[in-house]
Amino acid sequence: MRFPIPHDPPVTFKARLHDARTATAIGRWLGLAVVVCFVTGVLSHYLQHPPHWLADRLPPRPYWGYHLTQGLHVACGTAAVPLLLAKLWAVYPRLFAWPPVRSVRHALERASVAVLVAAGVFELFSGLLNTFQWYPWPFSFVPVHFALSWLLLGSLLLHLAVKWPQIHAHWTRRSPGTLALPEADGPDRRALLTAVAAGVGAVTLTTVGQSVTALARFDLFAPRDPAVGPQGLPVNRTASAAKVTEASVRDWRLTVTGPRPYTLTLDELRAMPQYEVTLPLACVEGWSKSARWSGVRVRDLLDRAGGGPGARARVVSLEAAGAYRVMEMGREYAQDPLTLLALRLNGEVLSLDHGYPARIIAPNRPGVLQTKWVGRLEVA
Ligand SMILES: Nc1nc2c(c(=O)[nH]1)N[C@H]1C(S)=C(S)[C@@H](COP(=O)(O)O)O[C@H]1N2
Ligand SMILES: [Mo]
Repeated sequence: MRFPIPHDPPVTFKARLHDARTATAIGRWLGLAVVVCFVTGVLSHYLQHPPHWLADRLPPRPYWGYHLTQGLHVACGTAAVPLLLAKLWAVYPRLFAWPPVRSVRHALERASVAVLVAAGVFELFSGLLNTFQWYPWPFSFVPVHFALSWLLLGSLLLHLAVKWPQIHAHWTRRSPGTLALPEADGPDRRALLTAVAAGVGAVTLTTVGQSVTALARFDLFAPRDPAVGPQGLPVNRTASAAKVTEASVRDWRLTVTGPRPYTLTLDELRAMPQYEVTLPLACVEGWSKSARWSGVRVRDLLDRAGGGPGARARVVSLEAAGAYRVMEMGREYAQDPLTLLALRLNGEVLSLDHGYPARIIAPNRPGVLQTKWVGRLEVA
């Protein structure tokens, strides 16, 4: 059975391997990476910015959930870079097909491919630069990266529908209709795909150690080495960047507001029952590191202020300005026994860069919500 390719003359690709089989073989891996990025990205977005009805229902378990999903997000996005380059190489002669437009349907198809390529390139490179905390653009990263992910998914689905004949032919191992090339291309194709796989393996192996501790020693190119930093943990925003100084925390007191507000000194906090938890700090940029934290349970602090078993919290940092100064914590997190106002890290008093005198650590939450330099806790 032959699968006629809509609107294509018998052979569009003149050079070897710029053919539908190669494009499909690379495309399935690229498509898989994009779908994993999309699913984990949407998850990350709603963990950080939950709609009202979801805020109190987000699950704190598994405690390693965000470490896994965000590690996957960044690893698949990184792996997708060589895949996208290989895919564009395989299909680029088609981008210059002549005549450029043969029919209304062909024009629409080309327009959808233009959107797909533009959204794909933008998502991968903006994400990659974000892992390096480099923002050479005037817009804010999160909303634009999030919005374009929907555009990318939509244009990917449209593309899959349009290319269904080739994809189907590939999966059923039949020759893809009029684009069939001589079997002699087989070894070349295998060599190309092996090279692409080796490229993907290399970028993955040399970066994924930022999230997978067992592979840390191969971590050559990741922007962060999770083992490097004060107290064995990296610092994203330093105390000096946040304008928090030794002097500004000297007379520190924790203020807890609610039906029965109170304040506590650091010594009074240390006199309360202390708990130790081992939880990862999982940054949205893809690095994660587990650490031992100890301190006071947030739910004990909320209870004491008269917050009932359903209380949620708002946490305010001493930091004067900054996107992560105020953090909302839904009920499930606030009441979780693993959620601490941590005073110690890996057996030592928190360093100023890690949030001294007190910071939040909660299970299954993005690093951006693990607020440092906590000044006030509000029963919300
Ligand atoms: N007040 C405040 N807390 C903050 C931040 C911040 O900018 N301000 N950055 C967050 C981010 S993005 C991460 S990944 C973690 C990093 O914690 P660490 O510096 O202790 O490793 O802290 C979080 N807590
Ligand atoms: Mo982060």
